[in-house]
Amino acid sequence: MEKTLVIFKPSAMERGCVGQILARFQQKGLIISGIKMMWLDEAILREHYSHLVEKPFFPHLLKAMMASPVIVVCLAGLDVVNVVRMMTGSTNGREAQPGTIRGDFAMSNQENIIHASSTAEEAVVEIGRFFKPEEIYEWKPEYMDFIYS
Ligand code: YYY
Repeated sequence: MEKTLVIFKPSAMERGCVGQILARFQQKGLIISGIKMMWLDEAILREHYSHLVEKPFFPHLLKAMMASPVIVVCLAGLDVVNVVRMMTGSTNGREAQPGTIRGDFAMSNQENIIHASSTAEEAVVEIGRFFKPEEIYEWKPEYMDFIYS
């Protein structure tokens, strides 16, 4: 089954909304395949946001992503990359649709609560960046037939 990477950013940690958002993913029928807490450093962020290192806001982004520990989650499900991006909403919380995570929890372009992989290819790379192979569990709950049939 397809997998994606979600990072609960310091904005989610500080505001105490990790549980509410994780509950949305579980309610949707997505499976938690891996979960852990870590403090990101500049090296991993430069790799993760390599497409943004030249942007003027990059130093602020670095600081914001290192403001607290984060929780990284690997979610599994059919078309999970696309499903999670749709649930996440647009980058800027003020433009994100109500009902999406950023639309419901964010008013900022930067403090936008979670990161979610953009494509299936990117998800594979990102999961490998944040998790060791043995930290990802290949399992599915018994109720899956009631979600996907
Ligand atoms: O994938 P997504 O997070 O929606 O957007 P990206 O364009 O990859 O940007 C990554 C990250 O950078 C975004 O979630 C917040 C931050 N950022 C920012 O601080 N200011 C901007 N003008 C654009 C993005």
